[in-house]
Amino acid sequence: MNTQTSSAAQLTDGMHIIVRSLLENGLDKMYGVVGIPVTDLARIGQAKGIRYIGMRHESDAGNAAAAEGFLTGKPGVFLTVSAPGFLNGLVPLKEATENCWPVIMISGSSERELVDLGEGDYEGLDQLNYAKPFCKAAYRIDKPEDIAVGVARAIRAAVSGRPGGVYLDVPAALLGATMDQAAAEATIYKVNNPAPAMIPSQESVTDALKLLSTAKNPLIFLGKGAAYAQCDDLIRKFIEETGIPFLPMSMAKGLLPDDHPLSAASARGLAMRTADVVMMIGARLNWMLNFGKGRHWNENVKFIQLDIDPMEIDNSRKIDAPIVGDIKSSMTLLVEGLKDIPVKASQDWQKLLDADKVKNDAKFSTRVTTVTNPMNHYNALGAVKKVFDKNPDLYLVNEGANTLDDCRDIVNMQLPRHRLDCGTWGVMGVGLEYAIGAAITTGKSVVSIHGDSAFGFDGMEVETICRYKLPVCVMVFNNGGIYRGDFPNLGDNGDPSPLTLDATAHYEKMMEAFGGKGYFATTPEEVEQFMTEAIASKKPAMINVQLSIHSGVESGHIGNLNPQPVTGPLAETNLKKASSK
Ligand code: ADP
Ligand code: TZD
Ligand code: MG
Repeated sequence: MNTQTSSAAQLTDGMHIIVRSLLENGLDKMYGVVGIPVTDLARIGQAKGIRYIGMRHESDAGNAAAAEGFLTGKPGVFLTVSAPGFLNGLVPLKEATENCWPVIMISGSSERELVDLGEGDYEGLDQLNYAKPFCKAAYRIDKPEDIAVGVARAIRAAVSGRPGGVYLDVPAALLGATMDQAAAEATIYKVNNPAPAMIPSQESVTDALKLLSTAKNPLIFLGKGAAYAQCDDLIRKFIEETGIPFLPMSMAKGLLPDDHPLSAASARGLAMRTADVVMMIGARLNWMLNFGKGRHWNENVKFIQLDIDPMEIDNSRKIDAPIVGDIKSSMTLLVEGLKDIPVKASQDWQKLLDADKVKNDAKFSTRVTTVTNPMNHYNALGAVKKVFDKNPDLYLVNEGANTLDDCRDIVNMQLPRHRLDCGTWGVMGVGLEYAIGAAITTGKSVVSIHGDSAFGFDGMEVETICRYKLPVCVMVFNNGGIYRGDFPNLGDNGDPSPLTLDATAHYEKMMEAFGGKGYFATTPEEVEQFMTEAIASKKPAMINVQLSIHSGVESGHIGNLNPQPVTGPLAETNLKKASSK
């Protein structure tokens, strides 16, 4: 026996301690792109039990991690190399922060002394300072004995209060720093109660119930914060006991089933214009809700708002009854409070909305069943709807303009947290990664529906889907362009218009290139058949859904946000725009 080695203290290094700290806290997945100086961090992670998902771009890795954060309430973790990889990761870090989803971005960085003196190190950049405006918190760990605390701070910052993105800078020197293994082990700990309940004041709950009990036409908005809070039963109980109609924001769809009798989704416009007290549960009064004012709302409407972040209250207008706390604690007190302050929505209000629902549902059902050749967004989505109705446990990822807006309106969700989309910022190029994150996190089948433009941002992740053999059915709605494919070039150089893409592209071949199954669908029947087959296979598949180049309206449902150029005979450029479906 070699006494020298057996008696010498065993050493560990920064990479092992990081992996140990993550695993101790149940963070057992990592998305990323490796290279200097983090390659061995990923390898060691994989060796020790972290599931490492190697992606094709850091932005994609960040989005996949963010999807995991939304679905689980634990921070998703992603890994990047220094400078360029780090910068690629800032976009999803900020997006996650805007969406209020917990994510931790770990980036390798280069030698401090070279960066600080600007000596031109390999991929040298003052990363910590660059990261700060893009996230909720940013930390650098400089010593191996501080790793456990650094990871703990990152976890707490990501999930406590309003969740968001956290940046963790790990310099190469730290990754390679050695330390006595037993001493390092003694530093490791599991964060105790990282997202403590934040109980609202009883007074605020009572005030809100009193206001609600005086309402003639009360309405509830459910946002993705309500979905994130994972207290689905309490929310359902409150809505069903009070009989208050509800409207889900896109990622709150399925919190209660979309076909629930109290869903006012297909009477949305009327509900917003006539509601006199509106209760916002984990939804912000931002651009998506016209900031809670203007012609879309009843001018005398009063608001109750449940949010964990006190700074959200009065963000864009007066909030009459704020409830600041976590949604689970707030809903618990609200449900209990109904015993003393009963609230019951009137039948008249429900009848008014029901009549409007019948009218609008009929309009929609005509749209989705009208046959066109080639297909349009509506009838293609009519086929998708049928498949979702039969398979309510499918996850749905969705991005694009018309492909997003029409799918949100047409395809019903039955289960909470089963829909992920462009989110608060309306971002393209998040879809394939959300699909990867959802498939890795849940092990369930995912249908990922993209406009042809949206797909182009991150299409290479099809290879990742195939490499990890994920049960993802990618669908590209190919109308040959951004919004539609028939915009003319207003000049005379013969180039495609700024909005035009290739309507004849066979996107499904990309899936075949990596060993997945490709389908080309030209009718709603084929869409339904291919989706059904793809889902049953539980293997990577892709359906190129051929639409008419005339299908779609400019900017989908938010064309009003475009600045209006001068039009008419005196205009400098004649902006002839296509606009019918
Ligand atoms: P949507 O886009 O669906 O309308 P938003 O992202 O605008 O939803 O709003 C989500 C809100 O939920 C944010 O203001 C956030 O602070 C809040 N939130 C997130 N998690 C919780 C929670 N556990 N308890 C209370 N509020 C939360
Ligand atoms: N870049 C990023 C990152 N996000 C964006 N939202 C945009 C650009 C601008 N944009 C939209 O807002 S929607 C969209 C772009 C490029 C694509 C719409 O075309 P599509 O969908 O093919 O994905 P439809 O069905 O043709 O409308
Ligand atoms: Mg398109």
